[in-house]
Amino acid sequence: MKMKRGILIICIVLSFLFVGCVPTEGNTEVEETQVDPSNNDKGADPDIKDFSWLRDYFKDYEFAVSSNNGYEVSGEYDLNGDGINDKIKTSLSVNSYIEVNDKTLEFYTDNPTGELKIIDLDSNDNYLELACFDDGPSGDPHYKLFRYNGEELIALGEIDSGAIMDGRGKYISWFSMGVNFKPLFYTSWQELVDNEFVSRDHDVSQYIGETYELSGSGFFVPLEEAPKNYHEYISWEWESMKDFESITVKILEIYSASQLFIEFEDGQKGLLYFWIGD
Ligand SMILES: [Ca+2]
Ligand SMILES: [Ca+2]
Repeated sequence: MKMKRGILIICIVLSFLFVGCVPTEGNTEVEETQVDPSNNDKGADPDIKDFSWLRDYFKDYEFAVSSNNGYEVSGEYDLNGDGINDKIKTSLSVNSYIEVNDKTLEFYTDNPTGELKIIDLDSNDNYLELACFDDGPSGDPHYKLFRYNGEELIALGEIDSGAIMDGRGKYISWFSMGVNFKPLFYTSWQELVDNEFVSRDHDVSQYIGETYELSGSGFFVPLEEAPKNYHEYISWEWESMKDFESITVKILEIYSASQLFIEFEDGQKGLLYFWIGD
């Protein structure tokens, strides 16, 4: 709080100092944008309509794949946008590594399939990234991402295969989406900032009290009121499992994209939650 006030005072002092050189009309705007720079960096929450499946951003390019105690994948593509093709090679086995030109990066894989793709994570920059598929330890399919900027080969992290992307450096994990609801909603998104994915919380209050169409298999425990500690009520008993087919529900509370408090049309309320893997 003290810090904020300090920044505010500095801004006011600065705006007085600059009054002489800045046109009067622009002053108000300049002050406002200076007061809370963190908000400006973040921008508005993304609109889910701008997102589509990860694979929609794959380039139409096939690497040569050979398998023998793992996979050897190789090809050529311009990854850093300098107009010169880059030599790409990856070996997927117990000791996996990826190579672009003379740069090598070792990485860990559980269950690779030899699938390597070229993806454009952010159309605002000249880079294209490498996405290496790994089925994970127990059916947790994801892509490991690498960027080559001409000087370095950088591991950017992972994106789950069910994620959606906007092609401008943002993605929404499958686990952050209310996949059983229509319209689809989300609880958080990831943003690529300086070669790292940063998690951003999405304000879900806009979804509360709204009506949705619910489909699929979930668990339901009738409750009068939304519990504070919903974990205490979650059980994976078969009798709690329900199949929903285009049922109209009202969302009253969102704990996570797969754990909610809802109300059916007949007025029955309760905790609704989904099995999203181990
Ligand atoms: Ca290149
Ligand atoms: Ca790009």
